[in-house]
Amino acid sequence: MLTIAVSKGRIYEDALPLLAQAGISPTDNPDTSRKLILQTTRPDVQLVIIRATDVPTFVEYGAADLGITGKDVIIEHGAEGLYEPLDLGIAKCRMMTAARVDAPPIGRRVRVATKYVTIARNYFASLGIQAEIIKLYGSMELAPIVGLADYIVDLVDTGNTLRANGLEPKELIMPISSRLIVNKAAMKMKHQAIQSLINQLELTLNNQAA
Ligand code: PRT
Ligand code: MG
Repeated sequence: MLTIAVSKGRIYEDALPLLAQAGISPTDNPDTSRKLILQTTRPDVQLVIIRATDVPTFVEYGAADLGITGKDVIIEHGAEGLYEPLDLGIAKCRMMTAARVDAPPIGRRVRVATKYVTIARNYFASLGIQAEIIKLYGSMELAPIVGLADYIVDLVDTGNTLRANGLEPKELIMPISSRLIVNKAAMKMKHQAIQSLINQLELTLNNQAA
């Protein structure tokens, strides 16, 4: 049995067609069913539906053999115990700095509010800027408006969320997409099943690109 951890929402929606190409279609809809474990059209494959940020944890501890999750989530969690064999090219967005439209350029010190503490710390360190990082769990856009921070680090897609709050994207930190991750021990113990799934997904991605 192979267990794949996926989060509800945009990653799930984008992953479905890819998984379908590998013969894996859930027999329940997670939006209407309350089940957290979904059986699929492949009797040897099940999906566990969890929070995006929990996907690397399930895979690291082997509670799931594989997972699909954002590069942002992988970096913040740390990649220990995980292989990352494929960039699935789904749920794409950009990790960016953002600030009020009238914000002065960053000097040698800056106060940054973000959910992405590791990414923010590494980014500002790489620029030699001293950043005081304030960890938030959501609604980062509020921070510059109420004076909690000068800048935020957040995911940006259309930029509408920023604009609606009087902010604008400033610098690109890195492009983000979702990755296939694999538990290192499972990769050895279930090598054939996992490798053939990786190959099928890779073939699908290559055919899309061609
Ligand atoms: O929502 P929940 O609290 O359950 O968990 P989650 O927010 O971690 O999950 P989810 O499904 O919202 O996002 C999962 C993953 O999708 C992220 O880890 C990213 O890898 C990827 N992704 C792709 C995004 C976006 N695009 C995105 N636009 N994740 C979040 N956003 C948010 C962003 O944080 C901001 O609030 O959308 C807003 C910006 O969108 P625009 O279009 O207004 O710029
Ligand atoms: Mg969300």
